[in-house]
Amino acid sequence: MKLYDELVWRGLIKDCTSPDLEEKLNAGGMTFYIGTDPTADSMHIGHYSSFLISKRLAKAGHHPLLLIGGATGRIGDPRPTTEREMKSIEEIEKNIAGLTKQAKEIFGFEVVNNYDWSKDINFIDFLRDYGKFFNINYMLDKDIIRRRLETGITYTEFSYMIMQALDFLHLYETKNCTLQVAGSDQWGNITAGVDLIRKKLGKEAYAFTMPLVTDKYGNKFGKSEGNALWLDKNKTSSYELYQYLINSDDEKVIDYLKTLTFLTKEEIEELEKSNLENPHLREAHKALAREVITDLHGKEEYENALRISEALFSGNIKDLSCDELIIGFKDVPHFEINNEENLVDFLVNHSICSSKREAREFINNGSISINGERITDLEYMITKENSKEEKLVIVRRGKKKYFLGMWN
Ligand code: 485
Repeated sequence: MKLYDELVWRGLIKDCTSPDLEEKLNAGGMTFYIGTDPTADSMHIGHYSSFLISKRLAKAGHHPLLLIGGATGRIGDPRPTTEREMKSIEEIEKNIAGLTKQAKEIFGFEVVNNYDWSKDINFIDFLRDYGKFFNINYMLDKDIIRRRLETGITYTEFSYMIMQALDFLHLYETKNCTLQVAGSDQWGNITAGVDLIRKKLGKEAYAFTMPLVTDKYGNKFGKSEGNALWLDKNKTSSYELYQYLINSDDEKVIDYLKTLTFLTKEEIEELEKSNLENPHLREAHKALAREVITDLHGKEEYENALRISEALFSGNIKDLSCDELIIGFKDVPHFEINNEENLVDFLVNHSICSSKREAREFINNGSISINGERITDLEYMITKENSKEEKLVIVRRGKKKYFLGMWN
């Protein structure tokens, strides 16, 4: 399949600046860029779904540049509703360092920072050399600005699109970068660049946007309970990512396979069939989790995430290490253990049972497990020695209720 047709099949093209792009994309050899601002020290899965396009284009013979917005991050891309809070320079610098390292690690492509070429433009030159190319009516007509006129927008955020347009111009002039790719919310900013290049240089540059990836309710993909899923595995473990992906909406999982993995059309169609005929096998969901985590963090991380998930699902947690248990039980109630005591007191003191009578009842009918072992002995002592690696006590009450105690 030709690149353009593949991108259309994967649902990765929303808007295009020119019908010529089909031929250009199929021919290969374009230098293109995609950018992100340093609003955090790690990208999240939403960025990953956008940035993956760089790998697809690179595979098809185009040359990618990844831009970190050291300059634009100091200004803030206007959001649809309210002005952004400005971040301190220290925080922005910390975020740039984190993102640059991550972008190199995950994508391995050339990373550029727009602060490098924007920081020396002085205000008078800016107005003379660039301001003249931006008609205020044109700027006011941009969707994002129109939306903000009701709630108000400062001159600072209003100027953001000019900065992004200057980036495209700069990369066009210095690196022969002729294409910018972004999520659909960026249409106004990237067309500002295409128009600037046309007006200032009389040259044609190209841009296309991708639809934003959403869940079945139209919410942004990659937020679980309102929190972003980070690409930094120390911020979001592979196990958490696994849980998120494996629980994807059934009606969305095929779309996610198309946008988030490199599986072929044939492979995805096979999974689509399985999803329809044998939904209980969850083959499509499993493939999604496997592909994304392996691409992002490697095979070993994926296998660990799978092992933790399977152990927790079956309740067979004996073979997991302390670190794995801590990852897997991040969201269960946690408590500290300060002294050795018998199981009945332990269960009551840590609010796992409401009374000694209830604790005895649970123990007698085999409903209490400690570190994966059912305990029916009322005299059982919780000690450091019989805790997992002398550190952890995972209590299971009944079938599914878990608690995590950690020795102080
Ligand atoms: O020259 C550029 C300067 C800054 C930017 C891009 C080119 C960043 C851009 N304005 C932006 O805000 N991007 C978002 C971000 O940084 O989080 C997201 C977009 C999304 C997708 C993703 O970046 O909202 O659609 O493009 C990569």
